[in-house]
Amino acid sequence: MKRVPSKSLVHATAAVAALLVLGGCAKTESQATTDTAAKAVATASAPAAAATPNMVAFTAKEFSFEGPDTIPAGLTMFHLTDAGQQLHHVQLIKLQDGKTFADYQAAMKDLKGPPPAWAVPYGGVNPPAPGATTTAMQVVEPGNYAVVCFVEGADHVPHMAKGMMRALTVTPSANANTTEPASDVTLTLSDYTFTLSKPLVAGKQMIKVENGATQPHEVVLVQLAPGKTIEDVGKWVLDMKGPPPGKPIGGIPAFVPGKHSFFEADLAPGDYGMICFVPDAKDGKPHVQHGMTTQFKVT
Ligand SMILES: [Cu+2]
Repeated sequence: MKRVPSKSLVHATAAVAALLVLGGCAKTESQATTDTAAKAVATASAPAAAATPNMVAFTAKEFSFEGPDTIPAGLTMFHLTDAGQQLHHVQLIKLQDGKTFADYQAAMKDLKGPPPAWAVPYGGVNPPAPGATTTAMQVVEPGNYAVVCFVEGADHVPHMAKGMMRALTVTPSANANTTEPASDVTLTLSDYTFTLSKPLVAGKQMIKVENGATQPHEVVLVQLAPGKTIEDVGKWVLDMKGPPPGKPIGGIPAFVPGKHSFFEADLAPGDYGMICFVPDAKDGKPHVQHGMTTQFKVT
């Protein structure tokens, strides 16, 4: 596949390069400098997070991703910028059993039924509204991955089927940072509910997302339009007619039980919801049709 560099890629790459340079300097200098740099990052961007992640940026549009082909293992903050008109996410798929991206492409091409067991949903970062950016953080292990967009437009064709997938190799890193960020709230995904350890509040908070079920789940955090409900969002995606009843502000795409991930929510007062569109392991219906939504008010 030919990659056409875009203006946004240049910007994103420059930003990441600047962050990598800062990280590199901190590592080669004294412990004192490292501590100061870590504190500066923690203070500037994420009060709850003392760990310094690798910064990785993807830009999505119809129907491709711009982003790195290779990243080091360890704690990683994935940034997703939507430079298109439709919604997109970065769904990481870990390719087990020595499988390659070519194997995954071949397996998904004429897929009938569930994807192969060696293609493991592994988190990533869920959609921002077009023009915006969302982030999420997780520890990634070395291996072969696919970066995929399963989001559908009004035609109900997953963007993946329009070419929106690419290979990502995570390389072993001798000094990989596996220290996870401190979290303010834990969100547990189960069949078919969202459970928060305490209510979300106005302002910034780091959310640790765990999967307590026996199948993959996701969380899409939605800021609801005035007077709209999360059920309205579930109905709207069926035909996408009229103005959307809310806008996505991130979350974590499908991941398997036993894994966990983090994202920061910065909430203004208003009405919010969470929703899961992952196809059910038993009947293939999106989990929203099994009632996997929740709605709450931030004051
Ligand atoms: Cu689910």
